[in-house]
Formats: sequence, structure tokens, C-alpha cells
Amino acid sequence: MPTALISGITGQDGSYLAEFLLDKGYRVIGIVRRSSTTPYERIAHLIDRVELVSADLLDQTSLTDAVGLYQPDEVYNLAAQSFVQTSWSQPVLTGEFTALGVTRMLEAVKKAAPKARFYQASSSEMFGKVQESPQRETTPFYPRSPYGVAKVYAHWITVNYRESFGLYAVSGILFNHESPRRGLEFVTRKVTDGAVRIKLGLARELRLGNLEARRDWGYAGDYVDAMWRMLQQDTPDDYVIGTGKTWSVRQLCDTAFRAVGLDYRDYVVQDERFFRPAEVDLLVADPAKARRQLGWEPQVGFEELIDTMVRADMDRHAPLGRK
Ligand code: NDP
Ligand code: GDR
Repeated sequence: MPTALISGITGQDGSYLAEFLLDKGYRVIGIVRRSSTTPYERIAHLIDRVELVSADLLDQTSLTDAVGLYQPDEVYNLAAQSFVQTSWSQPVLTGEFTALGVTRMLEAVKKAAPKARFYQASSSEMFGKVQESPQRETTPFYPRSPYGVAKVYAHWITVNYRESFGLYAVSGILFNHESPRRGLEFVTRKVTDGAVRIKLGLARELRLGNLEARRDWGYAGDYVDAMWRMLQQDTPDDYVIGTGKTWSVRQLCDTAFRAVGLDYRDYVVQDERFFRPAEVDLLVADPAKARRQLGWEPQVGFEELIDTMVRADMDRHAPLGRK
């Protein structure tokens, strides 16, 4: 039975990856950071099937000990400060978690389990002010936020440990992926949750930022499969993962509000507070290499994804509202 160690297991992707690996027969160990509460909402249904170990991206000893104790075959580094907007108000902390935290994880692997295969959760935010469209593995980076800058560092330190120390380390450059487990601050979930709350009489309006920003949105369940595939190759390499299609935030609003029988133009208000100091206007993936070498294809399209999220938010809120 292979062993996988996942940092960020309590996050959206960590929960889907844990499910995916358990189904494949893995022993799954999740890194959790110490907290006065237990933020295990997303893995509550798995809690008897996974093992949890306390460690923190800020603390080298805890990471090295966790890797040393469990001797994983595969390490998935998904933990990060992952919200782009927060990276402007907490730029140093974002760098500590999202950039230097990766070096700490790589050091832990190098010292305690150098044969383990290592996955780094890289991001399309590294492309930022895009230098070509669609974006592929060779597209130059031009990050537009402290988060994006931290992810560029994380990408290159992963490549560097592969080339310097012979680690099996890969960087998966993933475009936005969403699900009913997406955090409420990210725009897809904010919109599906907002549309449902308005429909049920629990809110009157939804305040958003830039409606013209475009993203390549896929389903998180499909993307964790790509992460696993990257670690099953003969040689480590980096891959872009996305759908190749792009939608605006305005189209997202239209789709989600239509799903509850409303017109978004009656409820969505643009609010300066949600605009960003620098924006990424158009991200769209060229996932040809992943298709060719990993045999990976996204299974869930945008409209189905948003529909599923709306239905899940409806189930969650329905007991509180009026139909
Ligand atoms: P989430 O924000 O849902 O999850 C982040 C996870 O990181 C949580 O489990 C969180 O723990 C953990 N974490 C944060 N700080 C620390 C720390 N100091 N020590 C230990 N654990 C910590 O993110 P996603 O699941 O959406 O994303 C997973 C990864 O993929 C992230 O690195 C993100 O940047 C990257 N990514 C995500 C994309 C997406 O569209 N979802 C696209 C491209 C990249 P806690 O529960 O305690 O807060
Ligand atoms: P992103 O996701 O920054 O792409 O990062 P987010 O959903 O936060 O924003 C997408 C786009 O929507 C616009 N937008 C708003 N965004 C939020 N959050 N709230 C609003 O009210 C709002 N109004 C408009 C934003 O300006 C932006 O253009 C996500 C994260 O998961 C990262 O960790 C990951 O690396 C990237 O995706 C790929």
C-alpha cells in the first residue's frame, strides 16, 4: 500500500485528493496546523480513513519530522495562503507560506525521504499579465500579485531541487478549479452562494469587483487526478492543467442566477472594495501537453460545475430561507 502525505488536506483540493487516493488504496496522511478549533469540515466524511499529523509550513522541524516519521512515497504540497486578494494586505505572510514554505517542504523531503515523489501546487497566477494566449508550460511568467510572485519563487525552487539534488519534484501549473467545497471568498462560490441566498430571501444584493475579468474554470475533482498522474511518470516534469475555455465573471453571474430563476442584473452591485490593485484580465490554458503525456482530460464543463455548486448551496441554505 503506497503512502501519500498531503499538506493542505483541510483545503478544497486536499479533501478531493485524499478521497481520490483512498479510492486507489493509498494510506493517506494529512498535515494539519495547530488551531484552537478543528477546521476539518471538508474532510469530516474521511476522518476515520485518514491519519493527521501536526506540522506547519512555517516550522522546519515539524515538517522534517512528519516526512521522516511516515516515509511517504508521494508528497503533495497543497498548503498555502491561497487567496490572491489577501496577498496585498498580508504580503510577508503570503511569502512565508506560499514561497518559503515550499523550500521548507523540499528540505524536509531531501533530508528525511529523498526518494519520495514531490508535487508542488503551482498556479496560472504566475502568468498574470499574460505574454501569450493560451498559456502553456513555456509561456514566460509575469505575476501581478504578491501571491503570484510567491508562486513563481515556489515553482523555480521546485525545479531547482529537481535539478540540484535529483529529487523527483514536479510543478503542476493549475488554472482555477472550483467545487461546492470552494472557500466562500473566491468568486465562483461567492456568486453561487449569493444567488441562492437572494433567491431564499436571506440577502438582497451581491457586491462584486471586476465583472469583466476572465478565467479558465474547471472542476477540482478532475484536477486532483492530474496531480496524481504527474507523479506516475518515468521522469519528473511540469504541466499546465486547465480546460482551454474562458468565461467572464459577468457570464458566471448570469449562469448562477439563471440556475435559481433570477436575472443577475437586478442584484449584482459593483463595489470598489473588491477590485484589485493589479488585475489578471484573461487566463486561458493550453493543456495539450497534459493531454498528450498524462492522458488527462477535464470531465466537467463550466455550466455543469456552476449548476452543481448552486444546488449544493441551495441544499445548505434551504432550511433557513423561504422558497
Ligand atoms: P485552500 O485555501 O482551500 O486550502 C489551503 C490549505 O493550506 C488549507 O488546508 C490550510 O489549512 C493550509 N495551510 C495554510 N497555511 C498553512 C500553514 N502555515 N501550515 C500548514 N497548512 C497551511 O486552497 P485550495 O485547496 O484551493 O488550493 C490548494 C493549493 O493549490 C494552494 O497552494 C493554492 O495556492 C494552489 N492552487 C489552487 C488553485 C485553485 O483554483 N483552487 C489553482 C492553482 C493553484 P487550514 O484549513 O488550517 O487553513
Ligand atoms: P483567483 O480567484 O484570484 O483567480 O485565484 P478568485 O475567485 O478570487 O478571483 C477570480 C476573478 O474574479 C474577480 N472578481 C472577484 N473575486 C473575488 N474573490 N471576489 C469578488 O467579489 C470578485 N469580483 C470580481 C477577481 O478580480 C479575479 O479576476 C484563484 C485561487 O484559487 C488561487 O489560489 C489560484 O492560484 C488561482 O485561482 C489560479
